[in-house]
Amino acid sequence: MEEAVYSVRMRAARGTPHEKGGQHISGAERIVSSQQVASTVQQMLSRAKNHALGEPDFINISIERLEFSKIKQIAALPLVTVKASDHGQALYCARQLLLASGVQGQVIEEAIRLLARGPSPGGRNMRGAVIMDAQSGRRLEPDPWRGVRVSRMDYTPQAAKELSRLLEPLGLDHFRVKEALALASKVIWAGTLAEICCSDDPHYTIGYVSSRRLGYVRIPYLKHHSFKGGRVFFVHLQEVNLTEYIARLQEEPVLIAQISAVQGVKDLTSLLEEKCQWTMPERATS
Ligand code: PML
Ligand code: MG
Repeated sequence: MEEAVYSVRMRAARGTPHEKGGQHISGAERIVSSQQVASTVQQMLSRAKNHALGEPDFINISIERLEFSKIKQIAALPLVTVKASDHGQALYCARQLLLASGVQGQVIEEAIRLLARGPSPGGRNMRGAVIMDAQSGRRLEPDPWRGVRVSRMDYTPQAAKELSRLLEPLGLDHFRVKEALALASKVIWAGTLAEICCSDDPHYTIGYVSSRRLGYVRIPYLKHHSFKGGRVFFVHLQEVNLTEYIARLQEEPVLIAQISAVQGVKDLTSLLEEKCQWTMPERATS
């Protein structure tokens, strides 16, 4: 990759723009070379216009020049899929994985309620994520209508190729999996204890729990068809400076330069017994 790269970001909304409370339809994030900017914009445009949530009225695509040498390079979380055959089992797995990661039981229930109901005060999906204190369940994101949108992350070309090579035999070489893993890896690197995510796409039922301890654990059937979906980031309030943490999530550009283990389906018990081999990469202190 050459010296300057470009962050290309897309967000699409219906009714009114996001800033005026429009319904979030779609979003995407890439960091690409100068030659790839035009084709990336084209791909994002067609993605925004062909989303399962319907056609947007407002599409915002931003392009920002970044200095390659200043971008932090981090490792991806290790990826695995837990065995679950229905929504009930999926919820059980999510609860156990989050408990094992240090989130309190009642806080987990509150997070699941929000993903079911839609986390914004109006009961809709949000453009960004909920931030929740892992001990008390208190919501910490400054704007509960918008949430915190994780931005400026992608893979280096070599890491993207390596990830595809590992995902392909599992039938998982899909942009959704890759984008979710990039986001989840940045989220944990930024100081998050654990995350739960269900897609806001009504047709996509696989969700995940990720954490410092367990890596990225995909959970089939986590999203019930009635769920609105979204993301909840759990933090230990005493461990993070909230302002710096949110700035890292939203603004600090990150490239995933190293891929960790990629595994197929495992049952919950063996997954919880295994000690995660992944070590937290160094975190920004800014
Ligand atoms: C999304 O695309 O909205 C989130 C998808 C989360 C799960 C991706 C996966 O299959 O690993
Ligand atoms: Mg989505």
